[in-house]
Amino acid sequence: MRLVFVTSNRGKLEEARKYLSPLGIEVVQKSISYPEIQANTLEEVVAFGVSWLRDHITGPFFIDDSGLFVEGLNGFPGVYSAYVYKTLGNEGILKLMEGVEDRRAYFKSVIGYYDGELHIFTGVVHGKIINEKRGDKGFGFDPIFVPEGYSKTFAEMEIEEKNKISHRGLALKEFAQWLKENLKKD
Ligand code: ITT
Repeated sequence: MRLVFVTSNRGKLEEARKYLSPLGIEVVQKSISYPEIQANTLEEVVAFGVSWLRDHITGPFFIDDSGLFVEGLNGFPGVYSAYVYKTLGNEGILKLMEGVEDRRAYFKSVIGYYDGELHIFTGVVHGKIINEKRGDKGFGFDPIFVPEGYSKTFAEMEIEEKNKISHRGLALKEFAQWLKENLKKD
């Protein structure tokens, strides 16, 4: 089957493709930009994005809204992750973390799939923000995040390895499971 993924983020697209293609699901990218409202949760951002997109796209599609939540910064950048990444980047986060003791952080990914109604799938991975950037794979905040139980950053992992434990990998796992149970193979 083919699934339309509305995103302009190549890193997300590659991760979804790597995860879903062995399951026989071809992911087709659509890069329509959609409004991302200011809200307290990723779920609200996804619900609003889907309700806007469903009037602009024919057929089923999915989106992924994700964020990095740093405990010592009271959950910042959270729902503002895309904006903060564009404006401050990894260097900016490392600077904000200077002198902050609690370096625990988590990534969360919320996938919204629309097929006439909205279905939500989520994934979370806990870890910590290190003191410097490491690795050149992945995207976004990957070089500064080390998941719990590992010593490598996400940016030092191949996509398959990251997908096994990451927020997006876990959300995709739930999504794929749901598709298997709810759709007939075509
Ligand atoms: P869309 O077109 O899919 O919305 P985006 O980049 O704007 O792409 P988001 O609104 O979900 O995506 O913003 C999330 C930001 O958080 C994104 O810009 C990344 O910098 C970061 N991020 C999300 N998932 C990540 C991951 O797996 N690893 C590192 N950084 C991630």
